[in-house]
Amino acid sequence: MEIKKPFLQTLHGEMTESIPFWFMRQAGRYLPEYGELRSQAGGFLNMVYNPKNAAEITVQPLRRFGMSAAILFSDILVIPQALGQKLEFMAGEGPKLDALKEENDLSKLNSDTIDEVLNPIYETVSLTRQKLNDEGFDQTALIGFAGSPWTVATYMVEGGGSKTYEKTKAWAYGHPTSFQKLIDILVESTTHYLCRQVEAGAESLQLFDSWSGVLDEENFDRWVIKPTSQIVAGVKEKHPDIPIIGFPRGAGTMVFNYAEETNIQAIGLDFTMPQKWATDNLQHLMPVQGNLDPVSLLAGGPQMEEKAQKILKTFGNQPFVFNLGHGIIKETPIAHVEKLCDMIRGYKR
Ligand code: 1CP
Repeated sequence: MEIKKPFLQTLHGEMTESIPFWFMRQAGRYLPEYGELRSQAGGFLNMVYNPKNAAEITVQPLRRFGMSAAILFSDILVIPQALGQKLEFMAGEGPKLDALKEENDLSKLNSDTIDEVLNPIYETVSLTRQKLNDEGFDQTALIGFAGSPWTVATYMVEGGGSKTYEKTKAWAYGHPTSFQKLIDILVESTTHYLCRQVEAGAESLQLFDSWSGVLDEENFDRWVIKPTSQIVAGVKEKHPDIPIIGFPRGAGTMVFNYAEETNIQAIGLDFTMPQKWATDNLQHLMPVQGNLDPVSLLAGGPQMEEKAQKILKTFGNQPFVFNLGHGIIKETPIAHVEKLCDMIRGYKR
């Protein structure tokens, strides 16, 4: 008999007894056991490409908090690296890449051999599935993920994080035909990468579009909605039943078009999304996921409890996955996470 997993049931539109939950960036720096492994491994990428370590980190938060889903420990920037772009993570700093400046630089990218780099990640997925079973997490689903082409492209063109995205936007607005070539490469490689994660045992996928909110409507349509639809269609062609969650962060009311047009199964909401607007406009289309401000979790106490209760009440009448509206912050006290998990688990619909 197949064991039912509340997170997957919810993504398929069923109402489960309690509300499933997980937190973006739940595997990571706020956990002391993560810090220990990181210093032994000698850096972030050494953990990502070591299936044993990566599977261990994926499972770490579940042992403490028992979330309804585990998310593969990896990063959205493994795709540029697999395509041949130089990538480094310096301790305490963000990622650094050898920036692409113009169309000619695209010839440095090669999508034929990405699996040579990505194979250890597929191995992490299968190893994690094994580990979840071995440790008795039989109701916990495993989420695979990738960055969406627009967000990944910003890192490839800016050479790292950015506040303004001027280089990427200038390329996309000024030379859309050549920028399209970069997006096409990312659509193709990301579709392949996600399919391979499913084949290795991922039970759901999330597309992170962290910087989708910096584009105007026309460009949101072209660089966010269209490539996302292509990836969803490509993955569904091979794996029609895999639920895909889209997370177009900062997109405001353009989230509606995204939800309607991309054929995703569920929509992630950031913490700026007005809750009533989201229940009225989105939740009848598909399950939603979100949207507690990670700073509220960091600060803890009564304000967090009130905010979390309001989210549970507002979204809990229809299929809903509790999550944060962005990644958990490094300094977040473990006790605050424990409190939040207890509240979600104890909530009666
Ligand atoms: O130990 C360290 O110093 C590394 C910190 C770290 C971690 C734990 C990075 C560097 N990435 C990760 C893991 C990670 N990244 C996961 C693992 C699973 C989990 O959620 O627990 C996921 C899903 C990501 C996704 C990711 N990476 C995004 C999308 C989500 C988001 O936060 O908006 C983005 C934008 C990245 C790029 C990235 N990787 C790491 C950093 C510090 C950044 C952001 C840089 C920036 O702010 O521009």
